[in-house]
Amino acid sequence: MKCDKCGGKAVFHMRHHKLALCQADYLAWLPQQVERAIEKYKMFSHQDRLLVAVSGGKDSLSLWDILHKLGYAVDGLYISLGIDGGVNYSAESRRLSEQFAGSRGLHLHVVDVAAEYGAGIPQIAERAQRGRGKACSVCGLAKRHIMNRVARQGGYQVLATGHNLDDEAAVLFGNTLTWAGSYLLRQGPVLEARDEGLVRKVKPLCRIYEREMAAYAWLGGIEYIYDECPFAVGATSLYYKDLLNQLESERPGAKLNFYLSFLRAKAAGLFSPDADPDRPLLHTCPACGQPTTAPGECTFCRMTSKLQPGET
Ligand code: Q46
Ligand code: ZN
Repeated sequence: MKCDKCGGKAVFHMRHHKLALCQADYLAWLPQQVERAIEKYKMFSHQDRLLVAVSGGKDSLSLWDILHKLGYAVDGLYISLGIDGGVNYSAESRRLSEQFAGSRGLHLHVVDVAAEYGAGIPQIAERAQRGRGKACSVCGLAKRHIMNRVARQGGYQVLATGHNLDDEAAVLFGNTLTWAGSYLLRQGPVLEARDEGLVRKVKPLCRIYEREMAAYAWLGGIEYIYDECPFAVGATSLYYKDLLNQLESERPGAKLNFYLSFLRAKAAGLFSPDADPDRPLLHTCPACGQPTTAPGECTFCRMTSKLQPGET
């Protein structure tokens, strides 16, 4: 197969775009697609300081690589969750994130949850929920809290995450199955900042297939952690991704169409933000100063207040 741009040997074929590209053209093409999404959804400008949350995986490290290549001022944030799972997931993902930053002379903030708050995510989850093992909900809460804190303290205007099209389509699919109105309202490439102290959040990879991100990392020589977090096993989102992949294999482009049609419907007023009965009023947590949905200490502070930093 030939590259549609230069006629050389194509190494990657995208059925949904009816496009085959060689290595050099693919590595140039993908950042352009990301730049288009940044502009289309008015995510940020070259004047903004960006913080990208990296996990050591292909999406977030490639996003950092792309934003840096596009000339944005972008630092990284790695949150060490204290997750072991046989492969020592946290240690390896941290090593790869630090290696990536070091090799490009980029600045990486590291927050070690166990060192700073007294226990890693699995232990916090166990204590908070008496062994019911909802590590992911505790983890999600902790990551949102820490990302927002570091972004505010560091004076970053924008927080970027590496969610790709497959992630977004799976979330959208789940929310659609239950018509989860207020989640649908908040889902999108940009979550605006709020005066109460929430930093603007963006997802520059929201139109890029997971497969395209894997190809970018691979062809671009980005070393990343292949293993999934051990807590991801059996997650409903993986089941939804499987279903959407079946759909995609029969109808190339179906996933992208599903997500983009949703964004268009929303832009056309299908959902009105004013109609959201659950839009939370935000208060300020007296302990950490971050926004919270209920008066008094925020969930994160309550969850971590009895822990001793350094204890595991
Ligand atoms: S890191 Fe955390 Fe994920 Fe692991 S514990 Fe669950 S939420 S699966 S993105
Ligand atoms: Zn080419």
